[in-house]
Amino acid sequence: MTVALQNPLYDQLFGRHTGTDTRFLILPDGTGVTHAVFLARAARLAQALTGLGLMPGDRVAVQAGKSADMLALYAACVQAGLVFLPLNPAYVAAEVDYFIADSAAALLVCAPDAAPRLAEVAARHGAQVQTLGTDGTGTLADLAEGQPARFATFPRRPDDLAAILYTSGTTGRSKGAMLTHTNLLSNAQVLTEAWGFTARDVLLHALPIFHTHGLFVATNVTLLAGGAMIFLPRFDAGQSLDLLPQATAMMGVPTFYTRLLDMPGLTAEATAHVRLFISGSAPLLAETHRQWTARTGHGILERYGMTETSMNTSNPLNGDRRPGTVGLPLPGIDLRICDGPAVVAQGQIGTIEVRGPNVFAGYWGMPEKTAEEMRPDGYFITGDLGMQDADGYVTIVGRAKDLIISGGLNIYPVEVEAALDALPDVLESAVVGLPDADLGEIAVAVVVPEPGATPDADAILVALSRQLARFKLPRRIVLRADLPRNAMGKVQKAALRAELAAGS
Ligand code: MLC
Ligand code: AMP
Repeated sequence: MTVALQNPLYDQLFGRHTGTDTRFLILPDGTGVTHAVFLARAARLAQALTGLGLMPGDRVAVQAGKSADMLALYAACVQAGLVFLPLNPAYVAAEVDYFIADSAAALLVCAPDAAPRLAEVAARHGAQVQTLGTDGTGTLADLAEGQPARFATFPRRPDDLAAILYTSGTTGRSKGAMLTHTNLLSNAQVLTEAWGFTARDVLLHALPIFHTHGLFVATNVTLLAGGAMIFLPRFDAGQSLDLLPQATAMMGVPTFYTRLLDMPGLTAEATAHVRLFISGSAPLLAETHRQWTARTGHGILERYGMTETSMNTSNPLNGDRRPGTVGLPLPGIDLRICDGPAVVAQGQIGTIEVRGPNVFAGYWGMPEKTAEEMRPDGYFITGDLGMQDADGYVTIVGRAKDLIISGGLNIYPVEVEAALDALPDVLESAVVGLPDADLGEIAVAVVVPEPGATPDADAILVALSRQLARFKLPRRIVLRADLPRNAMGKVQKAALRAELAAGS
């Protein structure tokens, strides 16, 4: 008996649409990309990638602008058994250097205008470089052009890697979260069912595609359901408002919702065609939830997830969407609230732990870090603090990890502090998150100068911008003679936050 060779993620998300002329992407200029055209592009890119000598399991780092081609490159990597490794285009060369070195990527695909800067970085670590523009240009696009529109899908096992997404660490180096075919496919299946996505859905997609939310949650669910996406390069509140009458669903970070609420045109009529608004990646204030319902008549469905686990909980499609909560554990996902290794009594606050087919395979090349965050019985320690009520609804009350979430992007204070502390005029520093009406939280740095030094805040920011992506830069720098510390010598960040919030 012959067993058919399979590639679980490709077959389920992409292969199912082979030869289908249904609409998949609607681009900003109104033109459409059918599933068939998209798959042909992916096949050509897969041919180009293997033509470069890439072998199954090789990592393909991609720091490119959002485009249909970049999405096709994701499909191409899955089809060719390569590991897709997307990077935020905001990362500077020093950050990209780390990701290429750590992942030992075989290829870096970058924007054409970034190639002069990044070629050296790639060469240093033995990676090839190709370019891909948002307008169909680039060396990889050229290579793909002449290729056949069919590619023999490379077989993969369910536990083979499909992607690595880097997530910064609370204790230093960024860690590559290894995501398998099963991780991504199981979550896509659970979410498609839970949120009732079908081939009739048109998702307004204004998220970046270098993170779990825009790449996996939004795209994989749409692909599995056979629906379409209005595929926008970035979020612009006015443009999204104009397009909502063509959409049946929108997914966004809370900033999308607060910015839309600032638009006078946001009304029940403007949102009447949409059946579902989903929020995640950062806390949605209960107040935003209520304002949205008052203005539009829709209750936003809030869900909770992370890079390592994809989605863990969701408010119900049919049922009570409770403001301020992230809903119930998704089917097939176990969730418990713990104090150390012990499960707390129902209603008590503790660390959220999750287990299921969604939980990642570990951090790339860091077995000891993986072990630190995994319980022997398979639960992953999220680092989020929460409680679960008698009905099973989970509320996130804070984070055990020192992390700032700004507009849905993560800023790890330890990384910014290390960059600050390395500056010649800086003795030490502390970075904290303060509430912000637009981005939820913003980073503020408290800097203690070296004795006798008088550092200038602007000069500090210029120096930091050589090391860190701009979204990580503190929005404010406060100079102080010392940092408040407890008896153990640990910086008291809660006290600093309170002082800064009070305006001192
Ligand atoms: C941009 N900037 C930010 C920022 N985004 N600063 C802090 N936080 C952010 N999120 C900075 C830029 O560096 C720039 O600085 C200035 O703000 C303006 O940039 P912009 O590009 O014009 O910003 P804008 O388009 O308004 O973007 C804001 C945003 C965007 C909120 C629309 O950041 C966004 O789309 N966020 C979504 C992130 C996301 O997808 N997260 C999901 C993670 S997955 P300067 O100095 O150059 O002026 C995950 C798991 C899960 O968390 O559960 O989903
Ligand atoms: P990331 O590492 O980018 O995947 O970020 C994951 C983190 O985002 C989680 O650990 C949470 O702290 C946070 N997060 C995601 N969704 C929500 C939500 N709905 N409410 C509060 N925090 C969230």
